[in-house]
Amino acid sequence: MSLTPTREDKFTFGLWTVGWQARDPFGDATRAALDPVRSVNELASRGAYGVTFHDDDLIPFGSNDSDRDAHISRFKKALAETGMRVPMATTNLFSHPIFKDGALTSNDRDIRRYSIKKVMRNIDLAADLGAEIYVCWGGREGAESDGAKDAYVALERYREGFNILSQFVIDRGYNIKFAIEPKPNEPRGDIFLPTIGHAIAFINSLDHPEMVGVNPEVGHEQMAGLNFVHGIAQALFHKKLFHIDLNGQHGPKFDQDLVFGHGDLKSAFFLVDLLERYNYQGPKHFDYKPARTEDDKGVWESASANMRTYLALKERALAFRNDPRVKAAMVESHIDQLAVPTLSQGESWKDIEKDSIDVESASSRGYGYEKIDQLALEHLMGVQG
Ligand SMILES: [Mn+2]
Repeated sequence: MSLTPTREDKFTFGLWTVGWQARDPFGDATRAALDPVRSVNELASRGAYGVTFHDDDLIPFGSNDSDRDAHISRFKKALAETGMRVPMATTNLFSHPIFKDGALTSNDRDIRRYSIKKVMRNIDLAADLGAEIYVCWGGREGAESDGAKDAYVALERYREGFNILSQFVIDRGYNIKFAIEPKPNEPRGDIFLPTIGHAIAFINSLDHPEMVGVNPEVGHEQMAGLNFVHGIAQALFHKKLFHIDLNGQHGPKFDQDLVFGHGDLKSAFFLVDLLERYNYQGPKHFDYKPARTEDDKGVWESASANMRTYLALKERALAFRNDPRVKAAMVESHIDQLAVPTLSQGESWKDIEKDSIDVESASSRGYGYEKIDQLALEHLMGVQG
């Protein structure tokens, strides 16, 4: 299998990923600003399918209308020339100081209304560019002190915000769905809707739950010590995996945004295995940051690395699933038995009451999972023999 990406692989990148100038809380930028038009061209030449953007990535905050139009028309021209798509867009509701206490959940009502207006304006642009997913990452929706924000009421305002925006999309007739991106903390001390599970539960409280799903990010769940593969399985189970952010993270620490696979590689292997087996059809979106140590050349190498890693893991996961030794070990372990419903047709709890089990023999049986885990590792490492 080739590790050269093609459009069919549907790999996408945020303009803010390759465009990150590597400013961090302790240090200045180490790279020059990147023209979005160049990012479109460079990513297209490396086999990407499309790009995504925050409003402010494309149109600097506070631009006047004629500057705004000029930025948009250059961008559209680059898209037309390369055939690159924009399947997703999002709003920057976190950089400008006005959002320091949040946007949709700011204690300041005027700021909440300003935030919704900023989102609506960029949804108009997103629809014009053909985007079908609108991501909402509430980086500033949270608090450092539980005395500063009533978390119950904040959820009411958060819900109100999504209800207003859903009605806006319906009234405009756009083919757009929202995807909430959970994150436990950073930049706020604690962020509302911190995990996939919190977000899915919240979605059920909305006026139009069918219009809202999740955009889980590898590192965000792993920052909370959670199993990303399980989180994605649950999002798929609820039919809520509208989009996905792939990157790398080494456990609970600051948000590293490493290249996909450059964190917990084994989890990345089983993630790709899951996405491919369940036929995830959405874009595979990389939301990472090229390391601060890299120059321009390193930026583009890291972009390609994300796509190569995904394709390599896809090939490795397929080899694992097709290995006769793995198939036999899985049957021996009774892994396939989980797919058998616990009740037979026509049965009820009354039939379970009549069951008798040989507790001793059932509890003495070994499951043989270590063998399967090792086979997975050997496939991941490319070890034969
Ligand atoms: Mn991240």
